[in-house]
Amino acid sequence: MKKVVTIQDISCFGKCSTTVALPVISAMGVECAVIPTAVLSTHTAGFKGFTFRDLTEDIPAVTDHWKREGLTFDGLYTGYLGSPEQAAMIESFIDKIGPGYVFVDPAMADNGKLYTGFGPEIVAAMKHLCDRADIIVPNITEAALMLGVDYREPGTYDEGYIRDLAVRLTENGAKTAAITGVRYKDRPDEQGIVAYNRESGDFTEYFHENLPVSFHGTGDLYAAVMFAALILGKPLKDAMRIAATNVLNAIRATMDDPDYRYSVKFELCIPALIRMLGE
Ligand code: PXL
Repeated sequence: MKKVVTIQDISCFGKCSTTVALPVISAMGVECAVIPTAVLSTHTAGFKGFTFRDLTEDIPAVTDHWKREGLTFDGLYTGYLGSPEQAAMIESFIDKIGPGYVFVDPAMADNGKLYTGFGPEIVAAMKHLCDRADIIVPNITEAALMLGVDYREPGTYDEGYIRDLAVRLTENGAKTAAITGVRYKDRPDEQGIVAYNRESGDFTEYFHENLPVSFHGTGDLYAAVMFAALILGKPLKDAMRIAATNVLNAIRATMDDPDYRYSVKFELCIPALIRMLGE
C-alpha cells in the first residue's frame, strides 16, 4: 500500500484542507499521515471570529521525530500553511525525510485576493516551496501573485496567457505546473486545468462543463484526489479527469440544497470516485 503525508491546516468545521484530504485519500486506498499547520475553528472564508492556533513550532519537532523513527513516504501533499516560516520548514522536511513525489498546492489566494490573514510574505515563501515540487497546482490568482503579473478574471483571457503562466512557473525548479480554474474567453461555458511539464515540454489539458455555482473547499477536494490518483500511478491526464469529475459530482450533489453553505457533499461521491479509479 502506498503511504503519503499531507501538511495543511485542520479547519475543525467547514470541510476543507485536512478534513477533506484525509478521508478522500484514505478511501482511495492510500495511507495518509498528517502534519497540521494550524488548527482553526472554521476556515477563513465565510465565517467570522474563527480561532487560530499556529502550529509552526511543531513542524520541525515532528520532522525530527519521524527522521529518528526512520519513517518513509511515497508522496507529500502540502496545502494551506499557518505562517510563511512553515514553507522553509517543509523544505527542510523534504531534505530530511525525502518524501517521494512532492505535490504543492500553494493554497493562499483566490478571486484575485490573498486569503484573510495572509500578507505578501506568504507569496515569496510559497514560491520558494513550489520550486521544490514535482507538481504544483495553483489557481490563476496564486499563479499571478507568484509571478508578479496581473490577475485576469475568468473568461477574459486566451490560451496564451495561461500557457505563459504555466511555463514561467516551472522556470525555477517545479517539474510540472498545473493551473486550475481556467476559463478561456472564447469558451466561457467550459472550465479546466492546464498543465505544463518542463522536461517533456508537453501541455496536458482537461476541460469540462462550467457549473454556474461556486463552493468553498472544492480546490482542496480537487487537489487531494489528483494527488492520490498520481500516487496510485494514474497518468497525469487521467488524474486530472478523475479529480475534475469528482468535484463536478460533488457540486451536483450539493447545488440543489439552498441551505448548504459548508463546502460540498463529497462524502456522497466517494463510491463513484472509487469506481472511476477501477475503470
Ligand atoms: O480551501 C483553502 C483553505 C484552507 N484552509 C483554510 C482556509 C482556506 C481558504 O479560505 O481558510 C483555513
